[in-house]
Amino acid sequence: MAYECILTETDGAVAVITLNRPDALNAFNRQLMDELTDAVKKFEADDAIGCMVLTGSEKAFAAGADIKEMASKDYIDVLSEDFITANWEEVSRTRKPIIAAVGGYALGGGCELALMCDFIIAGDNAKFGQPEISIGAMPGAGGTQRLARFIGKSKAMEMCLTGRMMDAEEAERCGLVSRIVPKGELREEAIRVAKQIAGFSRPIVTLTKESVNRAYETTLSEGVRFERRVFHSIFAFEDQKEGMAAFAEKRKPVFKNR
Ligand code: DAK
Repeated sequence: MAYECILTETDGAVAVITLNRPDALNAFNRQLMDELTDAVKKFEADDAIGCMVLTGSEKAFAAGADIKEMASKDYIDVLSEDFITANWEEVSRTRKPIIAAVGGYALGGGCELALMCDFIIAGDNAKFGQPEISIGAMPGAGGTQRLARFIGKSKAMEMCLTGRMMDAEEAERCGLVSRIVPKGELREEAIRVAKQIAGFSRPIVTLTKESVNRAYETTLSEGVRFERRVFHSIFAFEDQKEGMAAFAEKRKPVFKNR
């Protein structure tokens, strides 16, 4: 598939997907979401890739769903095309880690897409919000659910009911983003972190991601039980032997991803 609304590149074992509809602040039309889905699937299947970065421009990660494309849809349209479910959620299904590098606006579906990633690194100009209420809509790609789990009911409710935007500092304070970097260094820093992750044992990275995600799907005791079983299983990997031997021998481990 040739891409017109996104750019893709690889840097070593890192794939970078850049949302690229500058005239619409990267608003998600159908084509962009189809392309994003295709790119994520492609990098997921590529053994050379160990981690992905999803980013936008300095002004906007994404200003949400394309309001102009959405405006004329009826209930029967969104129901029959399975709007959002059809092509919005590949990012939340990928087993490889995916980092959102958010500069500028991450609004509506843009905020929701960032929340589907494994963690968010924010530029110091980032602004997060769920402004759908002001255009006669509501979050439809997980905003009411993920925000409530990640930052708590009070802030999630306020953001969804008022459309108030949160700046990078507030987002870091309440745990929405892992950290803030100067906007000019955002892309480079996200790639640096992604390279670090891609350099670890791939199967262990996969299992670690799965285990953290389980925290949002189950009770604490079931989650800890899941973690313990997975933890025991990593002793079957050559990479566990190599990692611990390398520590004892004061050298860098060479992981074989097995
Ligand atoms: N859609 C389409 N075009 C957009 C856009 C968007 N979301 N956001 C910006 N643009 C376009 C503007 O129309 C403008 O285009 P031209 O007029 O130049 O042709 C261009 O991008 C630059 O935008 P501005 O001129 O407005 O730039 P400013 O710097 O003045 O303002 C802004 C930036 C981000 C504050 C502003 O553009 C803004 O408020 N944008 C809309 C943000 C928003 O409301 N996002 C939420 C979208 S709704 C569901 C239904 C809906 C949804 C989910 C599920 N179901 C049916 C299940 C919800 C989805 C959403 O995300």
